[in-house]
Amino acid sequence: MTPRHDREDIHVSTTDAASDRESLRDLAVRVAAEAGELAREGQAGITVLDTKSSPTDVVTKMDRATEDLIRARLLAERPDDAVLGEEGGDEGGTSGVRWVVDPIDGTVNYLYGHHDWAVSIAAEVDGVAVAAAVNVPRRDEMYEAVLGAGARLNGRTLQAPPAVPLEQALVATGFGYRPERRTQQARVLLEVIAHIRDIRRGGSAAVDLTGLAAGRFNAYYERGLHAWDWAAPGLVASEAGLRVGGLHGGPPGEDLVIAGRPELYEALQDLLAPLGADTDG
Ligand code: LIP
Repeated sequence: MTPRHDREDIHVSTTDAASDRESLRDLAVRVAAEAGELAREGQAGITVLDTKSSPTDVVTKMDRATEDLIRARLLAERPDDAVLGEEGGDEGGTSGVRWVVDPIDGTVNYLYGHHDWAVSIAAEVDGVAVAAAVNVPRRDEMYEAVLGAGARLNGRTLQAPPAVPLEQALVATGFGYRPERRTQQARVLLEVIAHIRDIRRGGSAAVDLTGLAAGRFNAYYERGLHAWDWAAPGLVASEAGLRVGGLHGGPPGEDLVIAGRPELYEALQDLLAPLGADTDG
């Protein structure tokens, strides 16, 4: 039988089009590529425009300009979709598709001229991330994923390496911007570090989670992330064979995100739970 997508006689309804994961992924990749280029060109000489949750939680004019470009491109092609973005908030839609966007994840890295920041774009259908693109422009890395169809890095299939024992694990993490929260995060880390190979704090959750999928770490955890931080890189990581969730089998959430090969995820979760890693102490 002729594949469905090759048959011109079949009318593709709006609902079918809305749930076409690969076309959502293709759009995410195209827009993340253009947005990444804009942000890369704007990095030199960038300064702080505004602050958010604390005086160290900064916004630059490129965070806003990059998100504006992403919203404009997505809505030009799919005007009925909703968009949730780190800088511009929630914009409703009627198609059942919502884009979850972080224009520059790792803004402090961006501000200081570091390489590790990313443009993240995920498409959710009825609340489930089904397609994603994460562009790390200064590493020339484009990650992409489709739910149930795997993840790729620069066009090559991505499979996370097997688990290692917890005591051999290189673990990535991050800290929130508010002093009370990061004090508790440091307390948790003080315990964690005695049970693992070492810790890495890269400064971008998106680069951490995609780097985990690429084998640069063995596991990751962080408290206080938002949906835009984990939506796209979380799908890349899970499609690369990693478990991405919260404590006690829950989904990833603002309380805690943990990621790793399932055996290592379990071991890290067992270490983190009694330490109150999902609390502010
Ligand atoms: C940042 C993360 C980082 C985390 C920070 C912050 P931003 O995102 O990616 O890893 O530790 O708390 O959420 O603010 O640069 O988009």
